[in-house]
Amino acid sequence: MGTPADHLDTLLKETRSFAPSSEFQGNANFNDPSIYERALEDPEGYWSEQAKHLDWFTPYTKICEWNPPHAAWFSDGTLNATYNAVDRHRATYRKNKAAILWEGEPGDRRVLTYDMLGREVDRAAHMLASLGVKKGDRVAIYLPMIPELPITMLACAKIGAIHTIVFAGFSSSSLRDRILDADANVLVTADAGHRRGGIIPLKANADDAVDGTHVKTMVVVNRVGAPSGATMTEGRDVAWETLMAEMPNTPYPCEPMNAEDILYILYTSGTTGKPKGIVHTTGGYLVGANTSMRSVFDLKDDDVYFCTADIGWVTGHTYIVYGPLTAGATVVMYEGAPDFPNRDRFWQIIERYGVTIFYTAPTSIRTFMKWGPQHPAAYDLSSLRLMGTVGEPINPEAWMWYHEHIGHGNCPIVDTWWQTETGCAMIAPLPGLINTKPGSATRPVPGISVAVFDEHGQAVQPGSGGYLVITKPWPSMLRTIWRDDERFAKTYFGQFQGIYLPGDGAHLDEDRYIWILGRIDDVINVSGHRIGTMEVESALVDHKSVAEAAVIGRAHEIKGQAITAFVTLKEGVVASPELVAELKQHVVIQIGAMARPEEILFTAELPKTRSAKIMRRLLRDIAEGRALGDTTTLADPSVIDALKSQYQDKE
Ligand code: 6R9
Repeated sequence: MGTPADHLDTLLKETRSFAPSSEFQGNANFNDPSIYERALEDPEGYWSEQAKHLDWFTPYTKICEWNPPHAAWFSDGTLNATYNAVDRHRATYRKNKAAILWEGEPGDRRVLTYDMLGREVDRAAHMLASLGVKKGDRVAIYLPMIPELPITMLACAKIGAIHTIVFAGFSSSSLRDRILDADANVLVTADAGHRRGGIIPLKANADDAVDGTHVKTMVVVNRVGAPSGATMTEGRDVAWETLMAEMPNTPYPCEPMNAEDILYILYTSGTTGKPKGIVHTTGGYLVGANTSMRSVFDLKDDDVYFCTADIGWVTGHTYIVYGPLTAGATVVMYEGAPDFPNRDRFWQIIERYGVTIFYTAPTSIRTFMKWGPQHPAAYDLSSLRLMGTVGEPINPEAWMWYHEHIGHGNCPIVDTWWQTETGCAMIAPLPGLINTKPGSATRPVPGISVAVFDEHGQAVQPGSGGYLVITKPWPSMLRTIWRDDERFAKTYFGQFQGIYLPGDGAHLDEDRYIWILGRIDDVINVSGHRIGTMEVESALVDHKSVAEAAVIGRAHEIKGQAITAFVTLKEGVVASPELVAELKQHVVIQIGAMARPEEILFTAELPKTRSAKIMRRLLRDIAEGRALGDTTTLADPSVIDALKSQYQDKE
C-alpha cells in the first residue's frame, strides 16, 4: 500500500493475469462475452432484461428517465422489497431452504429457512405497525449482527417504512446525529452486543442518543442479558420478545411500493463534518443488487454464501440482505470478530457450512496474512469456488495470498469497486468472462459506463490516470442526499456536467483495465471504513484543550490507511501522554472506535499556505517519513522542521 503514487508504482509493475478454468467458465451464469457489447449498445434494454428477475406487482413501462442529476428507473412499476427477498420464495421449493445460517460470537447458532424468516418478518411488521409505523416513516436500527437485524429491515420494507441503520460501532453522539437528520421516531436496538469476547453497551449508547430527538419508542432485543446492565425506561422502551409474542401469527400484507419510493437511508462520510444520508429507492436498487449477485457472484441455487461485512455498512445491506435474499441464496451470517475465540474462526465457519462463495475486505486479508497461513491450512476449504473483495484497493501481494492460501489457486477473485452511493458493484470482473489481474477491479460490469477523466473532463487514453467517473445513470444509483439535494448535486455532479464523480482516482491500463488508486478528496479509508477528515477534526476541536486540528490518512500496512492528527493546544495547556490518550478517547466517544487516531502530534502551529490553507500533503509527507516536497508556498517554513523532528522522536 502507500500513497496513491507509491501504490501506482507497484501496480504498474503487476503483469500477472488469471483466466477462469474452463469448468468455471462453462458453468458460469454469465458466460457469453457478447453481453458486454449488448449492454453497451442498449443499457436500458439490458437493465430491463435484468429487472425481469424481480416480481413486480405492476409492471413498469418506463425504464430510465434522466434529468441530470436526477434519475428515475422503472418509475411506473410497483413492487415490494420483502416480497422479492422473502415471500416469493416461500411459495416455491425454496420454502424450507435455509435463508440465513446464523452463528453468534459465543457459539450459539440459528437457522432460518425462507418460511421461518418470513414468519418472523410478518410478526415484526405487525409489531412496527402496532407502534404506529407507517409507509414513509423512518425507523432507526442500531443492532449487532443478529437475525433481528435483517428481520427488522425486512419488516420495515414490508410496511414501506424507511430504515436507517447505524453501525453498532458508532458512538451515541453519531447515533444521535443520524436519528436527528433522518427524523426517526422509532429506534430498534439491543441491550448489548458481543464483540471479541467483550460487550458493546448498545442500550446505554441508545439512551444517550435519543435525548432531544423525536424517538418515542425504543424496541430492545435481549441479546446479552443481565451482564449488559441495560435498564428500561417506562413508557418509552419495550422488550422485542414481549411485543413479538403479542403479535398475531398471520401474514402482514406487502405494501405496494412505487419503484421510486425510498427503501432506505444510509449515512456515509464526506468531505465536510456532516455525514450524508444516502437515499436508495426500491426498484432500481433491487435490480442492481439482484443482478450483481447473479453476474459478479455467479450465484446458483446450491451456493452457500458468506459475506463478512457488517449489515451496518452498505456491503451488508446489498450483499448480506437485499442481493442474496432476492436471489434466493443461503446466507451465512456471523456476529463477531474473526479472532474470537481463535484466529481460525472464519475458516472454521467455511468448513462447517461448506461455504462456496466468500466475500471479505483487503484489510482482513492483510490481517490473515500477518496471523499466518497455518490457520486456514488447518481447515478443509475445498467447498470454496469464488471469492470477492471490497472496501479499498487490494495490494497484489494480498491478492496473491488470498488466491493461494484461501482459494488454493482454484477460485476466481472478484475485486468489486463500488460505494454506498452506487448501491451495488460497478467495476468488477464477471468471473466466467474476464481474466483477473491482482490489484485491479478490472472492467465495469455490463450496463455501467465508466471512464477516467483528466481535469478538463476529457477521457484519458489507456496508460494514463485521472478521475474515475460514471458517465451514464444506472438503476441502483443514489437518488439524492436526504433533505440536502443541493449537496447531492454539488458533491457528485458539480465537477463535470451530468457526470457522476465518485471521488476516487484511477489508472486505465493498456487493456482498458481499471486500477483504483484511492480517494482523491478529504476522505480517509481506514480498514475499509470511510471517515471524513473534517469529522475527526471537529471531534478533536470539540475538546476543551484543543485550539486547532488537522487530520490526514497515512499509509498503514494492515489498515490501508491510518489516521494521524496534528493538534495545536490552547494557551497554557501542557502536552502529555495522558492528554494524547484523552484526545484519542474523545474521538472514540464523539464518533466511534474506528475513527480513533493512530497517533496525535502536538505542534505550536500547523503548516499553512499564505492563504491560510492547511497543507495536508505536507503533513502526509511528514507522517509517512518522506522527503518533503515543495514548501515554497508555506507561510512559516520553520513549522515543518519542528514537526519533522517531533515525528522522528516519536519513532
Ligand atoms: C462498498 C464500499 C466506498 C469507497 C470507494 C473507494 C473504496 C471500495 C473498492 C474501493 C478500491 C475496491 N473502495 N471498494 N477501492 N477497490 N474494490 O466500500 O462502500 O463504504 O461507501 O466506500 O471505498 O474509495 O469510494 P463505502
